[in-house]
Amino acid sequence: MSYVDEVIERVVKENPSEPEFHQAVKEVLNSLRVVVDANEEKFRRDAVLERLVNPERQIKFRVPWIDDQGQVHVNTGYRVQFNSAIGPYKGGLRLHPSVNLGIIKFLGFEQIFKNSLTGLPIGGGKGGSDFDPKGKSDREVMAFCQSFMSELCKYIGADTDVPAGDIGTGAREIGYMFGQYKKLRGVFEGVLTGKGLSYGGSLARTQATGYGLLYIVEEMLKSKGKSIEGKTVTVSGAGNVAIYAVEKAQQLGAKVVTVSDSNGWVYDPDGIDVAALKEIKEVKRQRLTEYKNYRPHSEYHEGKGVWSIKADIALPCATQNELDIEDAKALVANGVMVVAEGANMPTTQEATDYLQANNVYFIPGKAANAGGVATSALEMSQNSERMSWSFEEVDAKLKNVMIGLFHNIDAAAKKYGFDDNYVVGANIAGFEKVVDAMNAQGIV
Ligand code: NDP
Ligand code: 2IT
Repeated sequence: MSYVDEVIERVVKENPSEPEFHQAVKEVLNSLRVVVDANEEKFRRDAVLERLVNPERQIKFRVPWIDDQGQVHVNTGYRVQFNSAIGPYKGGLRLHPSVNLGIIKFLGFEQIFKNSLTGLPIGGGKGGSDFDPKGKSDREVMAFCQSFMSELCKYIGADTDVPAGDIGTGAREIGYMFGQYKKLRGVFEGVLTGKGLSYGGSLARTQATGYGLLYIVEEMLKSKGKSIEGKTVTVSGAGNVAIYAVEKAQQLGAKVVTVSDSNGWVYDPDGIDVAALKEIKEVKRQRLTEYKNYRPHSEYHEGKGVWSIKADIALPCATQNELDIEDAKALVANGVMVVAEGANMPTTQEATDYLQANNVYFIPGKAANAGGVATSALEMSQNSERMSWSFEEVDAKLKNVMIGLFHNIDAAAKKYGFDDNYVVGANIAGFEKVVDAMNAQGIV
């Protein structure tokens, strides 16, 4: 059996009940075959793949908190410190009832390669909890965040591990966590990113993931002699990534006609009103059913359906495995040209294979949504030098990172004879840097 197959088999056996982690490992290792097979003897002796798929450390803890009625609740907190070969662990904190160890491990594993691709000195990590911030009062969210940080603060630090936002964790949650860290550790340092602008946050971090997604799509299309202008775009999700993907797509001259949340989706044939979307989601924390009050000609549908709308460019920006084979078939039948992942692993393996087989340009999340964590690394730099850069300065650096990242994955794909296969390109380019750093640092 090949080394890749052997390691995949062991991962599945040793990590039962973690299907998302298996999926992420299989996707990466399968596309590394061309590199691993060529170095099989050396990689086996050095146990390169075993060291890559086993987190350096995983922390699981109890998070008790009291609701507004005086009832005590207990959630589970996680932080997986996956790989520190190229820098301090870096990655978001997900707060969603679906969170379990396997989901945090899939996200942490992806983060290793994503962070490597940014070209910035950040290792891979991820954390979170099965706490659901939806429908909770600000005081309840604060109680949870303080309890969560009371334990997490023992394991993180500006030069050790720097968490940030993800699903369910935005500026409010980061603020409460930062306050608790400072109180318990007694240091004001860049231990979290995505902070508010009044206490060390970076301008453009809020926009970064969505903007970065459009910058890489723009650069990819440019390399093909095409552009975003005049294209129809479908977006899923209505959170941080989706909102700023819609905004930047519109700035670049595209028409975005959909957004969604976990209850339903909006079709606005005249183009999504991004100011209304921000008010509903960022200010009022409401559901998308409200959108019709701002745009009477739009349609609201319960359930799934975004991918049934005809579009040139599809941007899944909600959650893992939200775009399946049936969706991929519908997109292809409607002539989609580009699918770029704003979310982490939103496309199932079967759907990815189908899109690629039908000549759709497919940019995987670890490349397409890397602008968020790249800008987090820029926030770390600003905190270290106790300076803050202008919006334009950060945005220009973000754009540079995304342009460089595209050419890096494009070149890696071509080098190994997989032209236009950005999955292979991203995995190989991300892997080579991490393995080089791991080798240089010995068996640790
Ligand atoms: P938010 O919490 O701001 O928004 C998430 C959006 O996705 C909401 O509209 C939410 O709907 C929807 N969603 C979440 N879970 C589900 C589900 N199980 N089924 C259907 N819809 C769902 O999160 P972000 O925008 O920050 O994150 C979105 C994706 O982007 C995630 O995959 C995240 O890991 C990834 N990402 C985020 C980055 C960041 O900087 N924030 C950086 C890189 C990637 P509802 O409100 O109904 O739950
Ligand atoms: O998935 C991701 O890259 C994020 N949620 C952002 C992580 C970060 O540290 O900014």
